Amino acid sequence: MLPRIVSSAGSWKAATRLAQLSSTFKASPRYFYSAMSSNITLYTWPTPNGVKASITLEELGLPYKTEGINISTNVQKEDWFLKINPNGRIPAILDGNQRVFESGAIMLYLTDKYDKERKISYAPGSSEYVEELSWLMFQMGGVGPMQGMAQYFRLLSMARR
Ligand SMILES: N[C@@H](CCC(=O)N[C@@H](CS)C(=O)NCC(=O)O)C(=O)O
Repeated sequence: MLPRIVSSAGSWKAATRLAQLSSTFKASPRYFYSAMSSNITLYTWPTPNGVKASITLEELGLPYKTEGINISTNVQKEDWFLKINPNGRIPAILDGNQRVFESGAIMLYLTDKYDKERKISYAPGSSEYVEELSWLMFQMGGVGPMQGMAQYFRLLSMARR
Protein backbone atom coordinates (compact mmCIF):
# COMPACT_ATOMS: atom_id res chain seq x y z
CA MET A 1 0.00 0.00 0.00
CA LEU A 2 1.31 3.45 -0.88
CA PRO A 3 1.64 6.26 1.64
CA ARG A 4 -1.30 8.64 1.78
CA ILE A 5 -1.15 11.54 -0.62
CA VAL A 6 -1.50 15.01 0.89
CA SER A 7 -4.18 17.31 -0.46
CA SER A 8 -3.20 20.25 -2.58
CA ALA A 9 -4.62 22.70 -0.02
CA GLY A 10 -1.82 22.19 2.50
CA SER A 11 0.81 22.40 -0.21
CA TRP A 12 -0.68 25.62 -1.49
CA LYS A 13 -0.78 27.23 1.95
CA ALA A 14 2.79 26.13 2.61
CA ALA A 15 3.93 27.52 -0.75
CA THR A 16 2.22 30.86 -0.09
CA ARG A 17 3.82 31.22 3.32
CA LEU A 18 7.23 30.24 1.96
CA ALA A 19 6.91 32.69 -0.91
CA GLN A 20 6.31 35.39 1.70
CA LEU A 21 9.46 34.21 3.44
CA SER A 22 11.79 34.44 0.47
CA SER A 23 10.63 37.89 -0.57
CA THR A 24 10.54 39.40 2.91
CA PHE A 25 13.43 37.77 4.70
CA LYS A 26 16.14 38.89 2.34
CA ALA A 27 16.34 42.28 4.03
CA SER A 28 15.84 41.37 7.68
CA PRO A 29 14.70 38.10 9.24
CA ARG A 30 11.25 38.26 10.79
CA TYR A 31 8.74 35.88 12.20
CA PHE A 32 5.50 34.89 10.56
CA TYR A 33 2.73 33.67 12.78
CA SER A 34 -0.19 31.45 11.92
CA ALA A 35 -3.59 32.48 13.26
CA MET A 36 -3.44 30.51 16.54
CA SER A 37 -0.64 30.49 19.07
CA SER A 38 1.50 27.38 19.55
CA ASN A 39 4.80 26.14 20.85
CA ILE A 40 6.05 25.03 17.46
CA THR A 41 8.65 27.13 15.65
CA LEU A 42 9.69 26.08 12.15
CA TYR A 43 13.14 27.18 11.01
CA THR A 44 13.16 27.02 7.25
CA TRP A 45 13.80 28.50 3.83
CA PRO A 46 11.94 27.85 0.55
CA THR A 47 13.81 24.74 -0.58
CA PRO A 48 12.68 21.17 -1.39
CA ASN A 49 13.51 19.92 2.12
CA GLY A 50 12.07 23.04 3.73
CA VAL A 51 8.66 22.60 2.13
CA LYS A 52 8.34 19.04 3.43
CA ALA A 53 8.09 20.38 6.97
CA SER A 54 5.80 23.25 5.95
CA ILE A 55 3.41 21.00 4.06
CA THR A 56 3.19 18.58 6.99
CA LEU A 57 2.38 21.39 9.43
CA GLU A 58 -0.22 22.84 7.05
CA GLU A 59 -1.84 19.49 6.30
CA LEU A 60 -2.21 18.80 10.01
CA GLY A 61 -3.63 22.28 10.54
CA LEU A 62 -1.15 22.92 13.34
CA PRO A 63 -0.51 26.47 14.51
CA TYR A 64 3.17 27.37 14.26
CA LYS A 65 5.59 30.24 13.99
CA THR A 66 8.03 30.39 11.10
CA GLU A 67 11.53 31.79 11.31
CA GLY A 68 13.30 32.30 8.00
CA ILE A 69 16.86 31.00 7.91
CA ASN A 70 18.53 32.57 4.92
CA ILE A 71 20.84 29.80 3.75
CA SER A 72 22.49 32.07 1.18
CA THR A 73 24.00 34.11 4.05
CA ASN A 74 24.85 31.01 6.13
CA VAL A 75 22.51 31.75 9.03
CA GLN A 76 22.19 27.95 9.33
CA LYS A 77 25.84 27.76 10.46
CA GLU A 78 25.48 30.28 13.30
CA ASP A 79 26.06 29.01 16.83
CA TRP A 80 22.50 29.62 18.02
CA PHE A 81 21.09 27.59 15.13
CA LEU A 82 23.60 24.74 15.56
CA LYS A 83 22.03 24.21 18.98
CA ILE A 84 18.78 23.43 17.14
CA ASN A 85 20.35 21.46 14.29
CA PRO A 86 23.98 20.45 14.91
CA ASN A 87 24.20 19.62 11.18
CA GLY A 88 23.62 23.29 10.28
CA ARG A 89 20.84 22.78 7.75
CA ILE A 90 17.16 23.58 7.38
CA PRO A 91 14.48 22.53 8.11
CA ALA A 92 14.34 22.15 11.88
CA ILE A 93 11.62 22.68 14.45
CA LEU A 94 11.33 23.40 18.13
CA ASP A 95 8.20 22.09 19.80
CA GLY A 96 8.52 23.64 23.22
CA ASN A 97 11.94 22.42 24.36
CA GLN A 98 11.99 19.51 21.92
CA ARG A 99 14.25 20.03 18.91
CA VAL A 100 13.77 17.98 15.75
CA PHE A 101 16.01 18.20 12.68
CA GLU A 102 16.08 16.31 9.36
CA SER A 103 12.96 16.76 7.24
CA GLY A 104 11.97 13.07 7.50
CA ALA A 105 12.31 13.08 11.29
CA ILE A 106 10.18 16.23 11.45
CA MET A 107 7.46 14.62 9.32
CA LEU A 108 7.46 11.50 11.49
CA TYR A 109 7.55 13.44 14.75
CA LEU A 110 4.63 15.65 13.74
CA THR A 111 2.47 12.86 12.37
CA ASP A 112 3.21 10.44 15.24
CA LYS A 113 2.37 13.12 17.79
CA TYR A 114 -0.37 15.18 16.18
CA ASP A 115 -2.04 13.17 13.39
CA LYS A 116 -4.44 11.45 15.75
CA GLU A 117 -7.15 11.33 13.06
CA ARG A 118 -4.67 9.71 10.65
CA LYS A 119 -5.29 12.33 7.97
CA ILE A 120 -1.90 12.00 6.29
CA SER A 121 -0.18 9.12 8.08
CA TYR A 122 -0.71 5.63 9.43
CA ALA A 123 -0.85 4.39 13.01
CA PRO A 124 2.59 3.56 14.45
CA GLY A 125 2.97 -0.20 14.70
CA SER A 126 0.64 -0.97 11.79
CA SER A 127 1.77 -2.70 8.64
CA GLU A 128 0.94 0.47 6.67
CA TYR A 129 3.19 2.46 9.00
CA VAL A 130 6.11 0.19 8.11
CA GLU A 131 5.36 0.80 4.44
CA GLU A 132 5.20 4.56 5.12
CA LEU A 133 8.60 4.39 6.87
CA SER A 134 10.10 2.45 3.98
CA TRP A 135 9.05 5.05 1.40
CA LEU A 136 10.13 7.91 3.64
CA MET A 137 13.60 6.38 4.06
CA PHE A 138 13.74 5.70 0.32
CA GLN A 139 13.13 9.40 -0.30
CA MET A 140 15.50 10.56 2.46
CA GLY A 141 18.35 8.18 1.67
CA GLY A 142 18.11 8.01 -2.11
CA VAL A 143 15.92 10.36 -4.10
CA GLY A 144 16.56 13.49 -2.00
CA PRO A 145 20.38 13.34 -1.89
CA MET A 146 20.59 12.34 -5.58
CA GLN A 147 18.38 15.25 -6.61
CA GLY A 148 20.42 17.56 -4.41
CA MET A 149 23.67 16.46 -6.07
CA ALA A 150 22.17 16.70 -9.57
CA GLN A 151 21.02 20.22 -8.78
CA TYR A 152 24.44 21.17 -7.41
CA PHE A 153 26.42 19.86 -10.36
CA ARG A 154 23.90 21.14 -12.94
CA LEU A 155 23.58 24.67 -11.58
CA LEU A 156 25.85 25.70 -8.74
CA SER A 157 29.20 24.08 -9.50
CA MET A 158 29.15 25.47 -13.08
CA ALA A 159 28.40 28.95 -11.79
CA ARG A 160 31.46 28.77 -9.50
CA ARG A 161 33.96 27.89 -12.25
N1 LIG B 1 18.79 15.48 5.00
C1 LIG B 1 18.47 16.84 5.34
C2 LIG B 1 18.98 17.77 4.28
C3 LIG B 1 18.84 19.21 4.69
C4 LIG B 1 19.45 20.14 3.65
O1 LIG B 1 20.32 19.76 2.85
N2 LIG B 1 18.99 21.37 3.67
C5 LIG B 1 19.51 22.35 2.75
C6 LIG B 1 18.39 23.10 2.09
S1 LIG B 1 17.33 21.99 1.18
C7 LIG B 1 20.38 23.33 3.50
O2 LIG B 1 20.12 23.67 4.63
N3 LIG B 1 21.43 23.80 2.82
C8 LIG B 1 22.35 24.74 3.39
C9 LIG B 1 23.68 24.10 3.76
O3 LIG B 1 23.91 22.93 3.39
O4 LIG B 1 24.46 24.78 4.41
C10 LIG B 1 16.95 16.97 5.52
O5 LIG B 1 16.23 16.23 4.87
O6 LIG B 1 16.51 17.82 6.32
